[in-house]
Amino acid sequence: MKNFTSVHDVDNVQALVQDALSIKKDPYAFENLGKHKTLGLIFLNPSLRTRLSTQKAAANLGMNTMVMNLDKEGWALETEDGVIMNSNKAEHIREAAAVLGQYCDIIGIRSFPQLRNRDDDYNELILKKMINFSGRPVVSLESATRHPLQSLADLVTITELAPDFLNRKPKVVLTWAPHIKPLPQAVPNSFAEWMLKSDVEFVITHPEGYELAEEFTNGANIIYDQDKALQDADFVYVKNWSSYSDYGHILNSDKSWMLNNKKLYKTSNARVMHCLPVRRDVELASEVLDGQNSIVIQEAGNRVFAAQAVLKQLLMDNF
Ligand code: AN0
Ligand code: CP
Repeated sequence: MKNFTSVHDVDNVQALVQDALSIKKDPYAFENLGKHKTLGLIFLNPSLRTRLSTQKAAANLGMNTMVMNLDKEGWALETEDGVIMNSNKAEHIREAAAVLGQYCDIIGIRSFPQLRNRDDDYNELILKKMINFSGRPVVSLESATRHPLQSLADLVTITELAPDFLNRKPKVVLTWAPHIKPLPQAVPNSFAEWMLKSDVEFVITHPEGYELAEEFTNGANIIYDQDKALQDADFVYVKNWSSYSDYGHILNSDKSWMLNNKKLYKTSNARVMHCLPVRRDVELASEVLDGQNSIVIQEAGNRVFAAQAVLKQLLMDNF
């Protein structure tokens, strides 16, 4: 594996999941693999989980980590090519990425979409330029269209829990939830892409107008009636996203889409997932978050082992 930007970079998804689960049992088994190697974590947007879990994963592998909130601490970044740089943007991504490549052996970057121009966001220019100009393996820490470290942790969580209470393929339902701000499609796009590569029955439910791009959902069963979709679910993945067709807009803030205990009773005693951060009683009822079916903290905990499996693979394949 050269970069980790989507499920398509992974040769064997099941093997990567199993590796994350074995790392969870023995986190220091490869504590010297990353000795004298430096991981740079570059954030253009806020983060709690991705930043700390990836830093911890690197430490468990003996790597040195440098973290920079480039949006706040760095020079304002020009990402467009061919512009005369006479605006307030002081540094071009061409030089910034190349310089990071001098200091880091592996680079992680978080680059959210702007949610203004769909083509710009879906072309993933920042991620692609970081790969091209740094010359180093690059890990997506959530890009404009995907959040693969989150999706891997989600699949690890489903894989570790499903055998406890199931002797069949788990039914996994991704449900849209209300939110007060327009959010990226990256988490649901990515979750769909990983579920469709896994041995699960996968259903997506959302109000009309919230269809995700087909490249991510091809093969998924899309059901507009949330109650119907939730029937017999074993895992419910709650997430808000803004519209893809009416790009970046909120079309509907129908509170009835919020998962509460009444809706949870329609499922097969489903475990409830969310990538976090979550807005209590907007996206997800606190009675569910605080209840026995919520696995959001275990899910966040697994971010360490997902990141560690990815960094381990990149270290083994590239150095
Ligand atoms: C981000 C999103 O929805 O993509 C990050 C989630 C990991 N969430 C918010 O902006 C609230
Ligand atoms: N789930 C997730 O990626 O959280 P952060 O935005 O806090 O990293």
